[in-house]
Amino acid sequence: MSASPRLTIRGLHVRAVQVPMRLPLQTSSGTIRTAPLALIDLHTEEGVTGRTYLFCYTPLVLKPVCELLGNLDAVLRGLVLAPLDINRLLHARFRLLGTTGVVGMALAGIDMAAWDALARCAGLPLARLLGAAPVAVQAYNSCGLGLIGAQAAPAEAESLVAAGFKAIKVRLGYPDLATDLAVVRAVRAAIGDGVHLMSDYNQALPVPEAERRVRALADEGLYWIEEPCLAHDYAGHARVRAASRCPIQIGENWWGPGEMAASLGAGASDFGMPDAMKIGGVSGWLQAAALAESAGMPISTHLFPEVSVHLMAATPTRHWLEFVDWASPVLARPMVARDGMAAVADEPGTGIDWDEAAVSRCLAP
Ligand code: SMN
Ligand code: MG
Repeated sequence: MSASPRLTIRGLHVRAVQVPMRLPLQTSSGTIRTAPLALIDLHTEEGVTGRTYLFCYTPLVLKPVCELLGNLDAVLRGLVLAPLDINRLLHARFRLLGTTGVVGMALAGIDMAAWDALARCAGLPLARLLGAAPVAVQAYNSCGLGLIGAQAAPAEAESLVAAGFKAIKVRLGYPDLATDLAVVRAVRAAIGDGVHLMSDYNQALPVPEAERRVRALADEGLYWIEEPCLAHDYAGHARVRAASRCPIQIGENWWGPGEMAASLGAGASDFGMPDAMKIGGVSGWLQAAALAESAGMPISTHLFPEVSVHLMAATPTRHWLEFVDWASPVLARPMVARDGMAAVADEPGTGIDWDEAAVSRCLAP
């Protein structure tokens, strides 16, 4: 049997796109109508290309993220494609500045594209390259259902379960508790008892108000209450958790496994949901999965369902995949979930290839 060739990085090709979202998302910190994505192609001398995208949250950082990736092209050129080593090298390179924010995003993008290239070269789905069987993962539909009020929420909730999902997520953090309760009850009435209902505050509440609201929500049958308080207030979340009969979920704002470890140490949450980008790409996720296993913590994903489904296959305490379709319009084979389950496709890499015609239409000005 011949060994797969050693890959050498030739360079990065990065494009900025603004992808319209089918359902805009009103959160307690603003409305997202288009997905600002940085599309990354990592080329190798051997002709294998690794791909991924970064979700930039706001168009304000889309170009800076792309520009930083462009600057890193010269650092990467000629390196042997060994993602763990490249990740360590790049983190060392930014030790003085730090590796959160725009820097962390760029490094995670390089890491995810590098792992994709490696898996393609090996002819294996990423999950298999990581040593896992390509399982199906239970997924909740996280599209839409932003802060749209108790009038509009039921119809949108029904449309989300119509696609076969057995779980959806409602955003909370209205100006008063009464509206939070009214929305939860209206959504529950629309979807019935057979569908799980997650909830997300997007960091909206001061700790004492969060304690009050989680007590009031205790009997509403929510599956979890996500980020009631400022993401990095682990001690505050631990206090809210102590007041809550519903599990507390945080993790989408853990920048790297170190922050996750601090959160676990503080007992901030019952569940964890690292974001493939903020946790540090595939390399960061593997460390996070190990931390979660030793802590016995159920792990869900945040955004990036295409790569996350592979990561979940390799996560011993896997819980729920967050399904969003935000990148779908620019993907050659958009991800689908059937009957609420997302599966690893039987193809090399993560399965991310661009629909070039769609990319051309969405290029950011
Ligand atoms: C969320 C995060 C980022 C952008 C939009 C919405 C939300 C989630 O917190 O968990 O999906
Ligand atoms: Mg969230």
